[in-house]
Amino acid sequence: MSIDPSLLLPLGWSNEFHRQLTLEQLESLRPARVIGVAQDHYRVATGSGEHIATLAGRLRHGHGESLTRPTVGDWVLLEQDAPLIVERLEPRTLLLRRGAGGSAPQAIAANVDVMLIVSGLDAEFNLHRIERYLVVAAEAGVTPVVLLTKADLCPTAEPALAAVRQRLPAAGAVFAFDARQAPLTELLAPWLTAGNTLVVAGSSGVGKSTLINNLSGSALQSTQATRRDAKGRHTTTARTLIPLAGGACIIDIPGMREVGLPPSAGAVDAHFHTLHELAAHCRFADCRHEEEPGCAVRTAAERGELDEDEWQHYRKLLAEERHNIAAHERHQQERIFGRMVRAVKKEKERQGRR
Ligand SMILES: Nc1nc2c(ncn2[C@@H]2O[C@H](COP(=O)(O)OP(=O)(O)O)[C@@H](O)[C@H]2O)c(=O)[nH]1
Ligand SMILES: [Mg+2]
Ligand SMILES: [Zn+2]
Repeated sequence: MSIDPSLLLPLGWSNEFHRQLTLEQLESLRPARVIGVAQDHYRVATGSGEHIATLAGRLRHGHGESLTRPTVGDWVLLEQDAPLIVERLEPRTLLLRRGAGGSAPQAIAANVDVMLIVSGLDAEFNLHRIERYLVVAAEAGVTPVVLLTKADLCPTAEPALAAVRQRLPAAGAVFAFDARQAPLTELLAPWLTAGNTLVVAGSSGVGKSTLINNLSGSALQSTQATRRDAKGRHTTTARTLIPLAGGACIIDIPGMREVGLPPSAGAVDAHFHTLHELAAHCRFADCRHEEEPGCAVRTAAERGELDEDEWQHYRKLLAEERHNIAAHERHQQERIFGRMVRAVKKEKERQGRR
């Protein structure tokens, strides 16, 4: 028996993961959580120590789709006496973003419960940027908590708080504070429960590291994310998942600074569910709420029953989602076609040799 839950629980282990293991795996493998990812290696924590692990070939070549590869927050199984990842456990939640040029969506973090969406009140307040993160959170089924930092540099936080409240789902929350001073462990206590994993999202300079240092009570976040040796290779994998004293874990990932919507139909509607429900009354099931007759959403907008900005942003994000889905489909078709061409070539070569 190689599993000691008391060591794994502070890393976010739960019955959901335990149930995925076969008896044989329980006896011969070790669970570990991915706490940092680099090009070809992973920093993992087992509860009794940290290792730099590599990926078994089978997981590495998972049909070229990046989603079969572990990401930060994933639970994996290691060989008993080597830091080799041989299995990735099914994640509870998976935060996704658009892949470049229509490639497969990329996993940003796994097994996340709460997304802390950070925005500074010192610069121009950007509700749309916050709302993009709200879409990503809604799609993944993650609770959003919006944190407006640098309240000390802004005469009043009230208008920004009110604007965010209008767009938040019922389960969400919003706060404004000075991230250097605020008693964040108390303020965020409802989301910092043991076993919860929080991810920090927001542009550079908004105070993400300040927040994490405040929560962890130390200056963990002052170090560089990656170091390179003389040949420019990554020599260390930064820890991006940090266990907090109260039993929650927090993830800070550079990749959360800008988020392209994942090519998943329904992601935008998952956040704008009021508009989505209204759209159920459109005459056409695939109504784009543009020029179609009998469009319930446009009718409500024309009657002034919708928030104009919300409605416009909804349409913009829907169009972007459609574009990303189409780009992804095209990309997949090209890959399938490429494989066919290669197979035909190979077959011809084989016949030519006869
Ligand atoms: N005045 C003030 N400065 C802050 C606050 N939060 C962060 N800062 C400062 O903003 C700068 C960027 O913060 P940092 O945590 O590194 O941002 P990150 O890039 O999101 O990790 C630092 O100089 C912080 O001290 C805040 O609430 N009030
Ligand atoms: Mg930082
Ligand atoms: Zn419509």
